Amino acid sequence: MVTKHEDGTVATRQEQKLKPPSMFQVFLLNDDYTPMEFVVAILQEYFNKDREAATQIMLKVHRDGKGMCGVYPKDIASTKVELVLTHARKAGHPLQCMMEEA
Ligand code: TYC
Repeated sequence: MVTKHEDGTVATRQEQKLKPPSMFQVFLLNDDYTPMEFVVAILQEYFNKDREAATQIMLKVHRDGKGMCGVYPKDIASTKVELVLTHARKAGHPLQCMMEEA
């Protein structure tokens, strides 16, 4: 876009076609081996849940197979997935974490 000012100066800038960033939901998946307490701790540490909310999400994953931990811009969601997977593998648990566009 070109803006001509009265004093003869010209300003240019990019067209304003800014979209809000696409958001991604982060999920935990159930498995038969990861301890419930470990999942609760993950939800508190990486998804800012208090113990009560973390326990509810963990139980939903345990019952339904999948549960949402939060919604974030793409780079933050993908960093959280990587941090959770790294933490779980280091602890020797098969916990799975994934993201989906919201
Ligand atoms: N199903 C696991 C158990 O019974 C608990 C669990 C919950 C595992 C949530 C993973 O994302 C998960 N120990």
